Amino acid sequence: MRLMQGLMFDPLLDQLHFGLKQRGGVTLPLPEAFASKKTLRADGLIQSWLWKVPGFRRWRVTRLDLGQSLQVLNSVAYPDYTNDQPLMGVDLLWFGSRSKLVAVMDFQPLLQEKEYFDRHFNGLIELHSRYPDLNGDEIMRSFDPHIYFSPWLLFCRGGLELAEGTLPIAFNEFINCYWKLSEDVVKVPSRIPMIEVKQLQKNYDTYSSERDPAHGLFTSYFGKDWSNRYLREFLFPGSSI
Ligand code: BLA
Repeated sequence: MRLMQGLMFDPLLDQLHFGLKQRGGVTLPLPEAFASKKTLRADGLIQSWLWKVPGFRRWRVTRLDLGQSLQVLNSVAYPDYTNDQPLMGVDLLWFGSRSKLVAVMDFQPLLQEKEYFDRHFNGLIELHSRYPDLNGDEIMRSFDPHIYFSPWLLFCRGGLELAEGTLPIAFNEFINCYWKLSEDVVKVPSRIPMIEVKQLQKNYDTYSSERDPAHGLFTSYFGKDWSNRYLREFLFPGSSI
């Protein structure tokens, strides 16, 4: 049982990494303390990868294994500044001892405007309509659903059935839908000037670093110094430029 739950999101992680490699992605070296870090107590582990892939200035991936307590797969894709498409954000959490899933997947919009949604969200709108189990009718406690989240985010709290049944299928489609958008978007010129895209991506990092519900958890498992550095330098480097 311990082993099975330990591997909850690993097939999805493999799939994500496979897709990145397929599209010419390479991993960049990370400081050792970020690449892999054990918890202060017990045998937990956090691992991180930083990808450089054509079309994106940064694509980060984190796997957190705290055994029965918590399993996490977290990833954010930051497109090149010449491309105003949404960021890709994924946060999947499995609390094994309580059999509780929290899954969030979204194309995180730079702007909350109809014209922007019309250009970038047709794929996600269609996908969202086919996954009522993940339809996003959930209350957000730390974030504001109108800032850097779209009206079509996939968001659910659920149990094992959802985690092992619907989620892997939806995740696969979600990632493919984002790759499709990324391919299509380069065929038409970006409407938001590069300098504004840069500022909006930076604001995303600042906003997210201030709200991230993981901060307390990181501090208790990895200590205050490591956690502050990890947030500032790896998760949200734009927050401190
Ligand atoms: C929620 N994310 C959470 C929670 C934790 C984490 C502990 C609270 C769980 C709960 O509500 O029951 C944990 N987040 C992590 C960890 C990492 C992390 C361990 O980033 C490690 C890197 N969060 C994101 C991204 C999105 C996101 C990219 O990092 C966007 C898709 C969303 N996480 C998100 C949302 C919630 C959440 C919407 C619910 C928060 C709320 O209720 O406001």
